Amino acid sequence: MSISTVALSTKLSGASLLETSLLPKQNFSRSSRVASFPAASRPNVGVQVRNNGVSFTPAQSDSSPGKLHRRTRMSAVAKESDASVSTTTDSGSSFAHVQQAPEDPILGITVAYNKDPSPAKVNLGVGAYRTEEGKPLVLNVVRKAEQQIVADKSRNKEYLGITGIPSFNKLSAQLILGSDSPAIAEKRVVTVQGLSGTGSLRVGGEFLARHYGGQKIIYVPSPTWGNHLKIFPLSGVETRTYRYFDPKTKGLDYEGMIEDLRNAPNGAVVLLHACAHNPTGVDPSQEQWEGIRRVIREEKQLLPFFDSAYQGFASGSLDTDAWAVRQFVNDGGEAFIAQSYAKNMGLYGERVGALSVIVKGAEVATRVESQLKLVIRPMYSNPPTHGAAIVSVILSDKDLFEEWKVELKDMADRIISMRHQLFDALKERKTPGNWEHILNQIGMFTFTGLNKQQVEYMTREHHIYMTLDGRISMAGLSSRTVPQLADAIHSAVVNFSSYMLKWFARSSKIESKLANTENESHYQR
Ligand code: PLA
Repeated sequence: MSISTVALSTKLSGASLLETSLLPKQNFSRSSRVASFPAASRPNVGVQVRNNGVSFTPAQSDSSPGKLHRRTRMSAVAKESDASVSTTTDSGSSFAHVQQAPEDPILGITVAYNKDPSPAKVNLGVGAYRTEEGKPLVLNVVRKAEQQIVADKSRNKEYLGITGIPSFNKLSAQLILGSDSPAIAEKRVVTVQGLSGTGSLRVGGEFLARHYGGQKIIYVPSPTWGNHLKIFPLSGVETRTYRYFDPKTKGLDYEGMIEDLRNAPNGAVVLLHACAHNPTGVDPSQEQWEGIRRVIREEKQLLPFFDSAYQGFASGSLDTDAWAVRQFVNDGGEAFIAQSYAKNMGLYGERVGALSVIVKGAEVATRVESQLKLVIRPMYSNPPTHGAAIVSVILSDKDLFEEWKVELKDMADRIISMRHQLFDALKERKTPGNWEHILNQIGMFTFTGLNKQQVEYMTREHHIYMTLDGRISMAGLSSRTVPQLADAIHSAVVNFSSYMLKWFARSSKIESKLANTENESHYQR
């Protein structure tokens, strides 16, 4: 299997989003795109994927990692651009060379949605929970905790320490690892408050780039949440993919995953979605998790880095959704965990999360914490107070904690009921194809299998907004919007059925290659 460096710039999906009717068209000039390299002083930064000869295009990329990559490969072009910087243009601005960037492949969907004047529009792009009425939800427990915080005059707005609120950190580690975790008792866990899941992943990436004694290469699943493909290269950790999703079965490519992990160099890092894999909604079974753990811990020495953005959303149970993480930590090995409270506590905009680093000894843990502070301090100095205070209040109050679990289960159950309603609606319409995966997939998203052409059609004709890889946020659906979505899917499938047939014919010939393509490619030829 070959490892090949990929020029992310050759086909930016962000740019392809712009090419659609969703967003205004922009002009991109290849030569001037490489003009600025804010992080290029870092050596060895690049994006690499194993691609088995199939060209790889992350569905969710902007130009940043590509820029870094081109810095190493296209210095001639860079020089050309540098020259244009010194002469500037007739506008006289030193920034006249700055190119219009594409919208983010996920958050840009909301931008396009907001511009659509249609009253029928539905936003199923970003993974944000909505009520049956289609409204954002602030949990009752969050309101209660906020009232307590506001009423407590002993609280102030002073800076937090660099690592955040100590009780928040302790409670977060207990939430993901279990309050009886041996690693916590042995003081082998360092937890720092982070800027939600994204910030926690980034601090983890930066720490690995500076201090990891193993291979500074991280393997992420194919496909994965698109931001992983930016966070780690920009942190200075080379990023490669392992096979994960099998488009033929719409399930886990377990054999492919195991083979790729076996072929990874010893000491590499492996990013694992703790539960409710985004975007596929496909999680390993407990037996498969054990097989993965054995390869990571026993056959090889790999470092697991868990991204836990949906604890409680997959099954409705906090403990069940932490099961895989706990298997890896309870075996005594080292691990990284990034946690987010965006979805499970509905604290999206509060940006509250945590990074836990589990190491082999208490003294190492102390030193790791001291270095994490040096990563955080020049980045954002110290984290914000309010969101973490809310989480601390809820996690430390038995009644509020119980109430939270009920509200969390209600959200998870509503998402599951949307799966059933959508499946039934497609069955009712006799929509061609097998839609069982809508029921079988887990968490916030359904990875529908709809291709880019069909998604664009659904947006244009039915005002359904979703990511171009065919992912829909089930949490954004309601009983009212299910029929509209089912109509849209039905007509997209019927209108593009000859296209689909051709695709299936082709896909059976090249299925082994497809197993290694990234988010959009297999659905978007
Ligand atoms: N990790 C995964 C796997 C995610 O899906 C997300 C969010 C995050 C981390 C980061 O979330 P946070 O920083 O807000 O805590 N993914 C969303 C939103 C829900 C996004 O793209 O930012 C999504 O729609 O995929």
